[in-house]
Amino acid sequence: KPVTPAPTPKKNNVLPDCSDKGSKLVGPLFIDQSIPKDMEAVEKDLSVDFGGTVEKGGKWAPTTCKPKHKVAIIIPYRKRFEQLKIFLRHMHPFLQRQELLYQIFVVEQLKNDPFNRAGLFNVGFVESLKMNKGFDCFIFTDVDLLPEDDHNYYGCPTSPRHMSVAVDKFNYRLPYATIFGGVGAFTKEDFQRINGFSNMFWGWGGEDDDLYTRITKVGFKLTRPSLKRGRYTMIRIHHFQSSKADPNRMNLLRNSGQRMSADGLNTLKYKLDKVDQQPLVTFVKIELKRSM
Ligand code: NGS
Repeated sequence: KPVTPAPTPKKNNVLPDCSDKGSKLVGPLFIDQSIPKDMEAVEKDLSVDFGGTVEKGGKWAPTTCKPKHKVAIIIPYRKRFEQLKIFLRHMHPFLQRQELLYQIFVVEQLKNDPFNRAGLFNVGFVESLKMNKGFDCFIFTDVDLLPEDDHNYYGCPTSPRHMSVAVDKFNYRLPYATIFGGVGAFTKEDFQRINGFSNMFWGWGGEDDDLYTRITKVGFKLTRPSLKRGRYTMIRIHHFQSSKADPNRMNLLRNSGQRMSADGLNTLKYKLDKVDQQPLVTFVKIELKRSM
């Protein structure tokens, strides 16, 4: 009588941990500021294969090692499509070389209210977690900032972390010691601990200074990469200030610390219009509401 062989036990597929100092890192990078014709051209351009293709929604994960961090990249956005194409072409290979599990989210503010960068970051945090509860690290970045060195790690090696310390427009120096503009990283817990960003900054300026106060108020120690690793090129094309400076920002900054527990993630109000998973990025289109 033929003996049916016992089913072979599933191979124990334990991948080694990915490194945050991966062998795939190259250091200083070529910064391509030419404008891709369309998103399809960007897709074609991303020919470098690090062991897995970008999935719908702009997701990627390494296949040969276990990623150290699950990262949501959050971009506040309105009418910057030319810059977005350049950003995505630069960032997908950059993040893949860092062997991170990541997804790129663009949070688009509909309606013509002044731009509320901080509110859009808060929405990105909430909506990305709805899509994947596993995110443990959040990169809040402007669409026009391209990191020049891939040793500037977009995981959360420390939190909170200010990453864009040396931007070309400021001659590769910090314009002032307490600046937190540009690109920042937080673990999920640390971002929740400071109640996220304020929702009250409508228009340009101040929301990052407010965030700095939140960080120091709860006693967090802010870290930064070195001036060598934290270099950025600001995309020069289509560079305009989308909103006038917020006239109320100095008043708000006077009581950032007192306001933080009653202004942030716990008071965020918005209407979700659409989540659009495109091949290289997830668009989250929303209407931000005044929260108070
Ligand atoms: C400060 C703004 C910050 C801003 C920084 C750099 O004055 O929000 O300039 O701006 N603070 C206030 O307005 C209170 S930048 O030159 O990069 O546009 O981040």
